[in-house]
Amino acid sequence: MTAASHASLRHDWTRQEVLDLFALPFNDLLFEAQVVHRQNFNPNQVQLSTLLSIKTGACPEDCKYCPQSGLYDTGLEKEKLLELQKVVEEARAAKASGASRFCMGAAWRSPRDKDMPAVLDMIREVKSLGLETCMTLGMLDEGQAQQLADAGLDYYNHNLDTSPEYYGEIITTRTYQDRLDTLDNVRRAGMKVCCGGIVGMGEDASDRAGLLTQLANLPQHPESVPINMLVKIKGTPLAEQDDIDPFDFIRTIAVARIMMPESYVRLSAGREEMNEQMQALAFMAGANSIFYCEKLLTTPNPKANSDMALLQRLGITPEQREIRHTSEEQEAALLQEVENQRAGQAFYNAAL
Ligand code: SAM
Ligand code: DTB
Ligand code: SF4
Repeated sequence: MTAASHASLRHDWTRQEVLDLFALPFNDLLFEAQVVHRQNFNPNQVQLSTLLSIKTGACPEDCKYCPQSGLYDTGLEKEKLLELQKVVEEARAAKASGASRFCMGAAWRSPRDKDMPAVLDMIREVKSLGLETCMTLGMLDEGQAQQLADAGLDYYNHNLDTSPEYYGEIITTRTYQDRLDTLDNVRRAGMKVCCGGIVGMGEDASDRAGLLTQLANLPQHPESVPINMLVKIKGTPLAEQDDIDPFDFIRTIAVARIMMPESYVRLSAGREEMNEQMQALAFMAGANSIFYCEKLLTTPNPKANSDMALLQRLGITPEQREIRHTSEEQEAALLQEVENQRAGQAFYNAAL
């Protein structure tokens, strides 16, 4: 298979084709992913999202990986929905430290109608700081998705987590179809989709291929594809799970990049367990987004200064995607874009 054959967006992947990509020699796979990456993105820029848990723990769902499920004793301190002021303070700090998107997560099966006004206020306030907004609140019906979109929510995160076949081993309280229905509601309301999964839960290569096949064969590729490496949590059924081979993790990133060439692929949870070399390989394989915050939802993530130091050592700059309001600022954004394009032309494009 040549790189050129992957250049256009496809939604008709077969599991076998994807397994064939996974089976490529590591260097061939990485080369192909890097070529696709360079055709679509500045390879030396990474988008930074900061995550905040706005409602923590006591979730009724049974996701076997999750520290926030009320069914497992993980010792987590639960918290009610945060006050607006606290969320705004955290968003301000995220912006000051260089994040371009603020992602708010709640440990809900789905939001209750009485929670919606507070959540909508959070979207409006965070957005007014000039940050992109993302939320992950569980399943949404059509009306809820529309309310979030109308308040200005840019992205909704809802993961498929794994392949349809392996899914039942991990979650029994909602179905794969429930998740697809939520994704459909999000799309139809006009929001961007952030959807990915978790690897390292005991699944095999066919399950990883199955997850990526589902994602790429959605009617539209998710704009953002978080690839999480399982964070093993004491008290959850997956606490003693064997580690995934780091190269298989990198392969998953590379295959995601090839299959969804225009999507941001996020090197998501699990970075605390990765050394710098592994993170650099993930960027080489086409990851171009990270969670940039010292806590994910409830578990630790690398410190901001060590992330910045790593990016600097690799010659990677944070992507600036500030929402601008005045015409003067729009002009500045355009100038920046021209500058980026000029810089982009200087990159070696192996596809040419
Ligand atoms: N409750 C909502 C839901 O499940 O849609 C939103 C929050 S939930 C914590 C968001 C995502 O975090 C999950 O879909 C899962 O992919 C990821 N996640 C949760 N626990 C994780 C863990 N221990 N390791 C890696 N990813 C995890
Ligand atoms: C996603 O794919 N990963 C994030 C975000 N979307 C919401 C969550 C990771 C959670 C890791 C475990 C924790 O910190 O609770
Ligand atoms: Fe609840 Fe989401 Fe955790 Fe599942 S992943 S237990 S739905 S918070």
